[in-house]
Amino acid sequence: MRQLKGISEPGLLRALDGARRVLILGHISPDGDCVGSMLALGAVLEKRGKKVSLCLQDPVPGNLRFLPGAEKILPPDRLEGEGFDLGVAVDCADESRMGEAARLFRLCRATAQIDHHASNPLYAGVNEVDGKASCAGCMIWRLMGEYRMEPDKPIAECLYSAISTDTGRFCFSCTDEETFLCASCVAAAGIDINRCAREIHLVKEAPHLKLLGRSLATLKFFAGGRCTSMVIGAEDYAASGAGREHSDGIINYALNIPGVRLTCFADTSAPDAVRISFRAVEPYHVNDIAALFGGGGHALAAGCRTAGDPREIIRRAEEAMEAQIREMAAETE
Ligand SMILES: [Mn+2]
Repeated sequence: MRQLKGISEPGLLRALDGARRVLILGHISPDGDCVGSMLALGAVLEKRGKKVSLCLQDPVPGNLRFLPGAEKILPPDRLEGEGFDLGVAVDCADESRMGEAARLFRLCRATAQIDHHASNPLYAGVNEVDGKASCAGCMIWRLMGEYRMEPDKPIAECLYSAISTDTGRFCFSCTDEETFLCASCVAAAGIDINRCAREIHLVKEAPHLKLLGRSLATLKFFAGGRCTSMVIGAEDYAASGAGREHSDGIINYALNIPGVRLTCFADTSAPDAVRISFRAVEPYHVNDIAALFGGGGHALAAGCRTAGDPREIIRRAEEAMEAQIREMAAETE
C-alpha cells in the first residue's frame, strides 16, 4: 500500500491507543465523506479492540444507508449517559457543525478530531487537521497506513463513499494523487464499484427528478449568457412530492452550461425567508455575493437566507452577479 502522507499529529495515535470506549461523531446534514469516514474509522478501531459508538444528529441519508455499519449510527439522545474515554469528531469544520451531538463530544473524557477544512479552529484536545486533504476519508486511510492495515471490503466501500463524494466523483480540483492512490487501494479490495456508484451517486428518487424538471423550466439566462438563475417555491415541492433534500445538486445543471460563469438557485418555499444558493466557475467568486445577503461560504459555492420580498431579493442577487461579470470583463481589458 503506497501512501504519500501519514498522520501528522502523534497525539492522535496516543489518544486512540489509550482509549477503550470511543465515540465517533460527524456533522449535521451528513454527506458521503462524513458517513463513510465515520464508518471506516469505526471499523478500523473495532479491529483494534476498541468499543466504538457512532453518533449523528441527523439520520443517515437514504443513498448511504447501504454502507456497512450505517445502522449502528445513533442520534445523541440514544447515547446519553454513556461514558466515553475519547470523542473523535470527523469531517467537522467547527464544533457547532456537530449540532446536538456536540454536547456528547464535550462530555467525553478526552477529545480529538480528524478534518480537512482549512478554516478549522482546532477545537479538540488533539487536532489532526489537513486543509489540503481532498476528504476526511483520505485521512482515515492515512491512519490505516500507520496501523499497517489494508482496507477490507466493508471499509473500502466506506472509503469509496468518502473520496468519490468530496471530490465530486473525481472532478473537483481537490482531487489529487493521494485521492487516486486511496482509490487504487479501494479497488484492490474488490468492491463492486458500479453498485456503490449507483447507490451513492446515480440513482435518484422520483421526487428529485420532478423537482429538477420544474426547476429547469424556470432556467433564465442573463448577462449575455454568462449568468443563469432558477427559482422554485412551495408549489413546486408539493407538486413533486419532494422534500428539501430533493433539491440537492439541482443548481449544478444551471452552472454546467457552456459560457455560464455564475448561477443562483432561489428557494421561496419557506414562508419567512428566501434561500439562495450561488455557484461560480473560477476565477469568479460567490462568497462575497452571498455576504451581501448575510450569507457566506466558499469562493465557488455559497448561500444565504434572507427575509423580504422574494422577487426583490432575487432581482438584487441577479444584479450582483451581473455586476461581477462586468467588473471581471473590465479588469481583463
Ligand atoms: Mn469532507
